Amino acid sequence: MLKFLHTADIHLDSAFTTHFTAEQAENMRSNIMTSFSRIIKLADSVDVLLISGDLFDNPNPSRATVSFVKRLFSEIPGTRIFIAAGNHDPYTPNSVYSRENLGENVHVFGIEPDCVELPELKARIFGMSFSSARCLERLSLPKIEKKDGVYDILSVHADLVSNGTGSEYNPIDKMTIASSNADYLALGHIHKRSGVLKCGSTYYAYPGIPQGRGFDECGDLGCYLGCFDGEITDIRFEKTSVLRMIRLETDITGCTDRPHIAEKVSDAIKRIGGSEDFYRVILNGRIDPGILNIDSLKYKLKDYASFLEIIDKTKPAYDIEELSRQDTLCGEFVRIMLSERKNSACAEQIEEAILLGVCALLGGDEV
Ligand SMILES: [Mn+2]
Repeated sequence: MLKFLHTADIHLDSAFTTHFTAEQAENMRSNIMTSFSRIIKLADSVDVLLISGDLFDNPNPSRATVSFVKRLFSEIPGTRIFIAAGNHDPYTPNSVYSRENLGENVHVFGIEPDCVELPELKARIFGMSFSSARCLERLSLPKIEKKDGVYDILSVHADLVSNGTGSEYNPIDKMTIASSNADYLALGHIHKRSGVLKCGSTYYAYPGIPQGRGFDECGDLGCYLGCFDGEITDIRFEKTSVLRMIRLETDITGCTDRPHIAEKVSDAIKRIGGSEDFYRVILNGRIDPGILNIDSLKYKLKDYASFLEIIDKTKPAYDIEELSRQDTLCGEFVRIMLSERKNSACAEQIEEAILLGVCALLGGDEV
């Protein structure tokens, strides 16, 4: 039996130059480290830990981060650790992988395909590293000659593309995966978890990023824990993220005042996540522009979210009945349109046209 843990794209030492304040960026870097500690805890009970690239966000991470990684690796001496460098932390003559010995139980793959035999585990671990930030050439994976009763795992940071499509990041296609003959191909690069897939006799997967860093990396994230036992292959997802990045759309049509809007948004937040999570809230619907104030809303919601970004996509609402009674050009327009609506099968389109017209006549920016 062989137990393994597959992770990739941890991106320790990410810079976070957009979206976050210096303090929030520091907290996020700390969350990534916590997520990595959780991975290492899980890896204590496996034979092999596979890190398929972008362990670090850049080829020269800080001394503090390198010490942290070395300490964690040293805490699981019974686990064999294999690193295939990615496009963010390529294996160059000056990179961390050339300068540092990350531990006795750690093997960093070179830029040519490489294999480590583990006879005691009846396994072979193949892999190769990125040699620079970009690798346009189609990646040729080693073609493994199978041996009876030996598990073959291949770890690489690569961009799975359809046949004939290119990529700057080690493009590979399904044909190449199938002809590798590996029992499991541990991929890195795509930050969204792929699920466990199969091509030919090879299982393959992207575990995705283990801790979301932006609102394109949402939800519970983690790594894959796998087990080969004779003919049985069992690979399952394990959550390691400390907090979730959550995108939330809320329709605030019908809200009559500021506390009412805050109540509606806080209810939506409580339904979907916790106060430790990071939110991007998109407000939709039609609302009196006078009652929406984003700064005041953020202040009211400060206890519901560690980080809150609010994007206003609401459209202005008008009291059409009230406008129809006014002795103005706008009032005249509304009266004509309302009488059109009475005899029309397209009432909804006419209502939309009324709002567009009113907004134009009253000088609103956008509808
Ligand atoms: Mn990555």
